[in-house]
Amino acid sequence: MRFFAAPAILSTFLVVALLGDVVTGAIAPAHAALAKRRRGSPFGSSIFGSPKGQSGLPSLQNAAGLPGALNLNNIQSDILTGVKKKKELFFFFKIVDPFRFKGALSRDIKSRITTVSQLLDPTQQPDTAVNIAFSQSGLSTLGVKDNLRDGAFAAGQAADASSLGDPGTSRWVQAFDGTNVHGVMLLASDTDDKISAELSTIQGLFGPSISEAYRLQAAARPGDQEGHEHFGYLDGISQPALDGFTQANPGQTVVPPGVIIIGERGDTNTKRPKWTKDGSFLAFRQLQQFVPEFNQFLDQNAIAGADLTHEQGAALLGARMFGRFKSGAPIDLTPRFDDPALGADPTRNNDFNFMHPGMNVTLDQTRCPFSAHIRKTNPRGDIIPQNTANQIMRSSIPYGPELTPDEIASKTTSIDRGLAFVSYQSDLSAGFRFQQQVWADNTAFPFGKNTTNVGFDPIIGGNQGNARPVSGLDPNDASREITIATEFVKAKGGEYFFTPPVDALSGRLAQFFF
Ligand code: N7H
Repeated sequence: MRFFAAPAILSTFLVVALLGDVVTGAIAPAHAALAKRRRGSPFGSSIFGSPKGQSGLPSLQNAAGLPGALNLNNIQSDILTGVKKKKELFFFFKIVDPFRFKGALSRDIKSRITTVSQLLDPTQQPDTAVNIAFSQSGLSTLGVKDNLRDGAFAAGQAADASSLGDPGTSRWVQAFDGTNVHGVMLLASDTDDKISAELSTIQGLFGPSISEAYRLQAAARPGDQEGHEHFGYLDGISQPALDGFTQANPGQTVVPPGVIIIGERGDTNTKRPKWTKDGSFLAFRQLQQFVPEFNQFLDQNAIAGADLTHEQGAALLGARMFGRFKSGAPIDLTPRFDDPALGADPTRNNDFNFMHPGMNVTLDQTRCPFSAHIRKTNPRGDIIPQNTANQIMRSSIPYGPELTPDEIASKTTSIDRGLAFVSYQSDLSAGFRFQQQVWADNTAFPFGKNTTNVGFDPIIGGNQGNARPVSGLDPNDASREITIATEFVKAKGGEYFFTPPVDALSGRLAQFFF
């Protein structure tokens, strides 16, 4: 046992703070505050939108009643929420005073952290859901020296920039360039005011033990674009169905919960510290999107066809780049024209696997290009048996304003907007990093041996800032390679975090002795 950097005076205040959960006098006010904060928003009507086309969340009763149900009282809510939030603030912080921080975390903050149970129960859902996660430098600052056995997490995302396809970190937001961000709080609600109020309460509770490193305000897009990201495509349709948490819709990939939740069935890394069970690694990326430039590319390269107007040809090119039309309808099921009713139906919009009778799935790109974003990031029937090990739970949300008339007229981006990309996985190198490096940026995936070249994922494929060859986009000649000079998505940085189980907030992370 080692004493962690003992301060000159370990004040009585800190001892009481540390014991917050067991000292009756301290626990009562915390619970009173909690009860006051949870006004029981009607389920689904407050924090979350309900864009058509996305699978819903299970009720608490259903999720808790499944065989092999997860430890929903200990898992932080965002891990299983998906792309449903109306407003979200990402508040990145530095820990300035670890001793005071630990006291506040255990005594005051833990009770404000939203669990999956609370999220799913209409009588418990808070006005603002709050989650907290730590980078490796954050854990080290807290004196937690345990090896979480994830090399990418230990090194931090800045060290990973080139291998993710970024041209180094020169375009990154300064706060992410290095290992200066110790943690992030994710605050989600239906109004910015509620988020601001919750943030000031939390800042008050942490006091000077933290300082702000950076913040990113994000929000679902307005009106009928709710659930659609800035290019206009419905997001969050295809998520893995975690065995023991939810029933799968037709075509949804069922994965063992340990692919996302540490220590659960199917987590192949059994050597991590026991206290990390029910946690998950969070990959955060601020991905700037160049919308007028993307639209111009579609316009200039619109697919030609006797059955297509120019506009329909442009829409088809976009759909072939994503693998879905803007409504969410998969081109594998509707290969020429959008079908909004199909896009809006979660029982049908995932029910495909790129295979069709009489078709050679390794050669035929008539329906869906091998390079399409959804085929690169989830190859479905291209891999047999279907891949379950390299799946992620996405919990992203758009940031930045709508296009301005000036940007539309000049066809040039002048304001930062994009996707606050969030994914959860029990192993960063099997989840986010795998999808980016081994699939999206790999010009030979999935069928490089059979075709001359598949090329990059045209949406997220990164080639260190250089032009990206992509093939399969033109259904008139699928072998035609298009070299895309513009990066429609540029990473502005990010960090890898560990989202701990809630019990660790008053356990391992609050301890002074190691
Ligand atoms: Fe992607 N988008 O919002 O337009 N993504 N994504 N993504 N993505 C998907 O099926 C998008 C990014 C995955 O199971 C859709 O939900 C944008 C990264 C995976 O069929 C749309 C960006 C990574 C899937 C988008 C971006 C992924 C997926 C279709 C960057 C991982 C599910 C709707 C700005 C490395 C595939 C849907 C499946 C789908 C968007 C980034 C992964 C519309 C704009 C960085 C696994």
